Amino acid sequence: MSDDPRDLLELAVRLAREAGELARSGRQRALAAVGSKSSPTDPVTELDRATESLVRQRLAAERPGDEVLGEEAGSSSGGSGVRWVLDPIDGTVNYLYGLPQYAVSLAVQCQGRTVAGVVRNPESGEEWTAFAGGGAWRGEHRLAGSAVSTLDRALLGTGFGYDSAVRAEQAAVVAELLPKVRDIRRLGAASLDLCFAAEGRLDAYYERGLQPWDLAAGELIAQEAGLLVTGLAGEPAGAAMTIAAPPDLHAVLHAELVRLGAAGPA
Ligand code: LIP
Repeated sequence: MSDDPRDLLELAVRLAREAGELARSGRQRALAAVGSKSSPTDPVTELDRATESLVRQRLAAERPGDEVLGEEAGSSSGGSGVRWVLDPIDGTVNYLYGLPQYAVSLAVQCQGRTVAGVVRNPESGEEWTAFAGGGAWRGEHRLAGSAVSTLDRALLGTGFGYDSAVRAEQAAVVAELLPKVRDIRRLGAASLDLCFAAEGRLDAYYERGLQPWDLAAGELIAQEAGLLVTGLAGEPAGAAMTIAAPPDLHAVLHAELVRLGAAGPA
């Protein structure tokens, strides 16, 4: 078993493709049995679980000592120092509604550092990849992020949680930002939002409430495209806040999000 980031990425891509095809082809089956998690509008389907289970089975066979952290089944034990971080269907609401904006997001961490990641949209076939030091790519296209450096020209991506009280706080932040930016896009899958920022389809992205599986692969892809990916006030990107933007735009967006208290009450 090779721990070379290139080899780990190759396996991650292979698994994301197989898992993505299972999710895409099984959508009608998913609609027949939709459950919920943190709130009635936070769905989980049989295909979320089946897609995660497929990846876990493949990894158990090919890399038996590795840990897996997945959105649906949590963390499994490991001992190799390698951890796979998986969102089997990121953008589950879009998936349920037939909106072609969802992804398999799979990252690989060695000793706690993300070294490889893939985000794949099974509907479009678009696939964003990165390994540490290797740059960020969509297929053969190298990613470099946006050249926009001021808020008034920025197309911002963001998202909202499932808890209504948090959504009210998030809405207040958006209400303050909207007059100051080019426009806002809420596309519904954090991993894709991070890849869009890496590619310059969004000038920047921010969101409060991301989970490790939403973030891990897209964070590396955005970083390898030259973006800063952080939290607020020196914190790393994570549940409190994630900001992904080119350095100059990151500075002004960060300052505004700090001013607005966008991470919510301490
Ligand atoms: C989704 C995130 C998205 C967020 C949604 C949801 P899920 O993840 O990718 O950024 O705004 O509320 O959390 O639940 O579809 O895996």
